[in-house]
Amino acid sequence: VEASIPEPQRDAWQRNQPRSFSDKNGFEQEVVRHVETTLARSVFNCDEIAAYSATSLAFRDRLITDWNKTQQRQTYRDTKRVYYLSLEFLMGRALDNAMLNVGLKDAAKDGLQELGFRIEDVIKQEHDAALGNGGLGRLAACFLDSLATLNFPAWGYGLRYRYGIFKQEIIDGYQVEVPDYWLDFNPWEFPRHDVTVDIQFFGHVNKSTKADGKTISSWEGGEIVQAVAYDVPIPGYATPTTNNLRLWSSKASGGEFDFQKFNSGDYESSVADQQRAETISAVLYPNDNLERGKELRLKQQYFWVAASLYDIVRRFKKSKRSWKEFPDQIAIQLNDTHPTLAIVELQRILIDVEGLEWDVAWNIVTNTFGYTNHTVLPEALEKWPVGLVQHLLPRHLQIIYDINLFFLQTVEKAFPKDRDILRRVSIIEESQPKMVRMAYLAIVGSHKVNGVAELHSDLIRATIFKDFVEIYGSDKFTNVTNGITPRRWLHQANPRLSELIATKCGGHGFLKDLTLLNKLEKHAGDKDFRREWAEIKYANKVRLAKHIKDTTGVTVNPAALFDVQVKRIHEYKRQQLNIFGVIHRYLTLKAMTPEERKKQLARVSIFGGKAAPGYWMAKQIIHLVNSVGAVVNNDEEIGDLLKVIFLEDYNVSKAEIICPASDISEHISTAGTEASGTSNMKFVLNGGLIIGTCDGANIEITREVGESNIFLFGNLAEDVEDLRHAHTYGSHSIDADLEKVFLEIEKGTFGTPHDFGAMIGAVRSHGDYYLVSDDFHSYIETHHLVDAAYRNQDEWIAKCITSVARMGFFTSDRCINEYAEEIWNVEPLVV
Ligand code: Z16
Repeated sequence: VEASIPEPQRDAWQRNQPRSFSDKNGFEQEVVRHVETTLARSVFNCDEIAAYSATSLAFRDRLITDWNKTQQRQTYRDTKRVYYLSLEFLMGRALDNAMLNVGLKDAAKDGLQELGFRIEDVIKQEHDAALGNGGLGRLAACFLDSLATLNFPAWGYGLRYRYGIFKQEIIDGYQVEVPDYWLDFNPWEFPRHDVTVDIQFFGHVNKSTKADGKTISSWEGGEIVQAVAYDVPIPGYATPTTNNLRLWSSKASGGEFDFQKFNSGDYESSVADQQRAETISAVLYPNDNLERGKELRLKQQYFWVAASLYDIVRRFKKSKRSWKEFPDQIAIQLNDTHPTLAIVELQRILIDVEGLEWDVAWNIVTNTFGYTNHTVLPEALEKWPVGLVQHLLPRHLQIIYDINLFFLQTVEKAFPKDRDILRRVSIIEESQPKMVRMAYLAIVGSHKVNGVAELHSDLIRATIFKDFVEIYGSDKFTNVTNGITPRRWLHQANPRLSELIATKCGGHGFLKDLTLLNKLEKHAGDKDFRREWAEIKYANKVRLAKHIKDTTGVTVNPAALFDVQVKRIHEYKRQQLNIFGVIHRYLTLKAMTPEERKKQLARVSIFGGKAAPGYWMAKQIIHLVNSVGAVVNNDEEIGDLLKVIFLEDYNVSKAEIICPASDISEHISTAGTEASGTSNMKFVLNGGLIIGTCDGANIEITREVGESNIFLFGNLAEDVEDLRHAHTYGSHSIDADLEKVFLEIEKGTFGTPHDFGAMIGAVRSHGDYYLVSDDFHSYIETHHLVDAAYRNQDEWIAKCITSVARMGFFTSDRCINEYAEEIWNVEPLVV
């Protein structure tokens, strides 16, 4: 239905455009108006939640104006757009970001003060939007920020989970999961009840022959679930460009109830139908780097992909262009294999619905998609049982088989002598049961495949995708090293450091061009500058110490070295190596005379992160950290020399407090397992140093900041395979210091030894897959170097300043420009 206002009436609209505030007074007016009208509260009845709500609504109004203009401009100019498909967007809070991006945080601060509120307390009322697990979801959020800031016409597409990643409580040292119901009041989303798509599941395929002899397939029957769009504005920093994140919510089709059933008295089953439909977008799967092959997960993937593609195709068709222009107008990026069905769905739409020839359609499809791989861990690579796909998406399975057939035919022609290659590269794994290999489907259906750090991209070319490099040539496989947005991860999280940097870099221009940080380098030796730098770090540590006191009851000394490891708990990330190292430190301190002890450097070891609810070993690691903390933190002989803290419920907003407060952070994955890591970048950008393995982006951080400004240790990726082999087939001896740690645990020093038997067993008796023992000595030695370096504060601070000066490369703006140039072929569009 055409719903635009006719030309003669548009003047009236022009005259009555809403005016948005641009200073403190305007802001106050808007807050009071929203408190008294939108919220129906008053001066007698305005708590911090109401102040947050009204402030958000005021800023939301401002964003909407720019958002509408941006969308109108993009539609009118009709240049190529990027669609970023991600099952996860780990956004965190929106208000602070919105205030900073439109440049009105100071006005809001003063305004709220006059109205009786402290801005920090108001900001804290917002619930994190936690629609992601960890690095992959946060990367998507940083990319949206950069896309808008760089004025790219881009949309994100995701799922509107009713429950985000669970909240973590620690009870008696164990993780307990609490549901994260976050939608009670969310001013940042706009329901578009008029933007809906019917999504089909199950059913069967009908083949018919047309007059010209062509056979047409059509997918019929089954059931329909409705997708409803919810839009979230994504403001750029210091630009009017405000992009759109569209999240789909599932609903029973045909409105509230199935009226037929309802009227015939079958209330229960009509309500049950509705609930079953709503289950699709109900909850985020809480696994990071693990795929468990659940039917509901596949339903989520198809639901989201089909709704998004329908939307994209609908928008394209409005332009009345020919189909062959599709890839010139549209780039779709697949964030991991989760949206790979989009490839099949677009092929289906083009051949079954739009009537294009297979080859013409396939050409359009492959030129449209790009695929980003985020892991080499075999347990994280998606495979779906053929039977499940057949049942849920019968037509898609046929198309997958056809894609595979045509692909294998070209491979066979190109490699006639390789008897084994067809089995190796087939999209269908001939196992029992047969499986669809989603990564292979993504490669075959895309024109570019990228990894997320140099080592990772090299590894995928050399290992899991080796055959495909042979088949397609190496140009199809590229690298785009991850990055982070400096707006959130420096300016918002660490405002004082951002101000100090601005005094040496000619203002805040570095927030849009992070390479300008290099102007800091010449001040690394400046005594006054170092002092100010150190003062800010100390203040950030005081703030974290307060948070630790408030949440755990433990007092930590902000003058101690803060050693932080916050990330999802996973054996490959090796929090177990860290806690074994902490125990080793504790035993060393205990063995000292009081005189010797006085000479030691004080440390606070801080852990944080969620374990997937079904990941038993990860939960054991959390329990060990807490058990060690309970002993060490109450040992009067040790006092401030060592504290062990587990911070509950690590999330984006807590990361904003933690990252600016670290002296050293740990990025200690077994070499070759962490695709990139992105918190490593956040910590260095906030003036902390890191201890890490030669893995993921650590390697490129070393290249940028210099070897003398990072603490590297451990075996290299190229040696991992041989070491593992030796553990299993040779004699496997455990590092002597690590063995002492094990014996202490087994003595019961940290509670029931039985609880930690599996963690020790994994190293001692089950092949030490993650090389904890192999790297232990090097890890401990390197921590001694950290202690020694920290004692020389002047040099330490100089290292920190130099490192920050050299971090320009790791802005997500650089990533987005690389994707735009190398993969998407899109240009910015200034509003
Ligand atoms: C995830 O967060 C990552 C990979 C993956 O396959 C699944 C999930 Cl949920 C992470 C990587 O582990 C990390 O190294 C990388 O920095 C991040 O994705 C972003 O690329």
